[in-house]
Amino acid sequence: MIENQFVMIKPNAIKRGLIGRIIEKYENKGLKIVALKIIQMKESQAQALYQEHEKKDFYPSLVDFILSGPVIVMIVRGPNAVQAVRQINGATDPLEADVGSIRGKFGLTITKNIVHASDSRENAEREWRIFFDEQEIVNYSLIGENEL
Ligand code: FUP
Repeated sequence: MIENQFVMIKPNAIKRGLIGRIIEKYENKGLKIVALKIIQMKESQAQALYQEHEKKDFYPSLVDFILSGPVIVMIVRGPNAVQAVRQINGATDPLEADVGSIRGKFGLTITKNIVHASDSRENAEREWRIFFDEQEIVNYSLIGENEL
């Protein structure tokens, strides 16, 4: 099934100049970027994004971190995109993530774990709608897309 996954590149990854190396991994897998922007997130957006963690002890430091610099938000589309992106990103804790994953390769601590991706199709739609209007999503075909 063709899915839209919501992905965010976190402030530490932007500051470290990792944007290209991260996006390359999704493209190499055959996934397609259909919306993308770099933003300074608003506090209200951070609260909406992380609402499920509101009561957790790490919540204040998580929100502070995500507001500490620009982030890239994007919609990545393709067959099984929700699961595929989460596999490319790796486990939440970079120390437990496969070393071939983005978090395993570039991350060291759980809060500053380089990238975010939604955990279900429903949450992906809820989360991309925090940052994008539907009209911002583009439609095009990748060369070789039908061979995936
Ligand atoms: P994931 O779906 O892999 O992004 O993981 P979670 O939804 O469980 O966590 C969301 C974010 O909360 C993580 F990216 C980092 C942060 N977090 C912490 O800072 N400390 C924790 O103990 C767990 C999560």
